[in-house]
Amino acid sequence: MTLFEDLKWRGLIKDISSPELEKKLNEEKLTFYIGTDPTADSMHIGHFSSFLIATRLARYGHKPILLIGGATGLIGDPKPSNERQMITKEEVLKNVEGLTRQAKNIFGFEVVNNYDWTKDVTLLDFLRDYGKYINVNYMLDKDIIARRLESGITFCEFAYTLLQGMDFVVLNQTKGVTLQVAGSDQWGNITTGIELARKKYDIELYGMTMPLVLDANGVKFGKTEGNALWLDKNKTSSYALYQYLINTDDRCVIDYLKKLTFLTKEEIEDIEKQHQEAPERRLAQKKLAEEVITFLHGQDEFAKAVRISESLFSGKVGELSVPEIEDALGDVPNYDITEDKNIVDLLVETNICSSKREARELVTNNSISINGNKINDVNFNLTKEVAIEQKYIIIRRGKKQYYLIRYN
Ligand code: 485
Repeated sequence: MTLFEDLKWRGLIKDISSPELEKKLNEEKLTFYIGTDPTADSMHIGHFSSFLIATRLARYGHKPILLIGGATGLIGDPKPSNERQMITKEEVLKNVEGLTRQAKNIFGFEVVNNYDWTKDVTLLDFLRDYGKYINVNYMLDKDIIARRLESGITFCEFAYTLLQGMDFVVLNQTKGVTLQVAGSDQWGNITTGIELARKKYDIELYGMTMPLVLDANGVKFGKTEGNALWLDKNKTSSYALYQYLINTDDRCVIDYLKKLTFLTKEEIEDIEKQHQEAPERRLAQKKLAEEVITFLHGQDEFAKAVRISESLFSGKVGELSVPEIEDALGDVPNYDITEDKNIVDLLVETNICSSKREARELVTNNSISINGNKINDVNFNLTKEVAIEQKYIIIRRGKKQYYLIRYN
């Protein structure tokens, strides 16, 4: 399979700027770039699904450059809905640092910051050297800008596409970049750069976009009840990422394997066959979680995520270490205590039970576990010695409800 056929088979091609690109990707070695704006200090899993294309093309001998938008982040790429809130310069700077470190760590490619070549361009030079080549009519035709005409768009955001266009031609002139790749929402910005290059230098640059990755309900991959899944493992633990991936809907999991892993067509078809025979084994989901987490955080983190998941599932939480407990139970209801407590009193004080009567009943009918052990003695005392590493007591009510008690 050629690179282009592979990308097509994975469903990674939405638009290409010219049919010539297929031959170029298959036969030449191109320098290309993909960019992101520093709207946060970490990328999320949605960025990962796009940035992975850099590694994919690199494996076929093309040269990737990752761009962090220290300049464009100060302006904000217009959203179809409404104007963005401006981010302070300090925050942009801090985010650039975080993203640069992360991009280098995860992907290991050259990282550039468009602030470096944008900061010294004067307004007059910008208008003469770039603004002069682009018609306002051309800009108004762009999908996102057209959609904003009704609700309004400031000159600041309107000018954004020219900045990204300038990046493309600057990177062409300084680093030989001839291709920009991105998600499909970036088509308008990519074509501005192509237009600029044609008009200013009479050269042909290329663009390629990939479709947005969607879940079974048509929601963007990685969007979970308002919380992003961050690529920084201190913001989203490997365990939380594992939980998200392992719960992938059967209807999308094969698509995700194609788009988010480097497994070959043969390997994925084989997984698909086995998965169809016994979907309850969740083989495809397990493979997805393994590939993604190992790529991002390494094998040890993946093993840890599996261990935590198995402990919680089987109830053997007494085996977890303090950092593992913090990863696994960071989001469950938690409560601090300073002194020893009788179990019934604690269950009521923490609102795990609504009355002493209910607490006694649950304890005597074996519904309460402490650190993975059933406790049916209403006189049981919780002490620091009971706590895991003298710090945490994990209470489980029934099969699934976990609570965390922390000794201070
Ligand atoms: O020269 C460039 C300057 C800025 C950008 C790209 C090239 C960033 C771009 N305008 C943007 O906003 N990208 C999004 C972001 O940063 O979150 C997303 C896209 C998505 C995918 C991802 O970046 O919405 O489709 O390209 C990597």
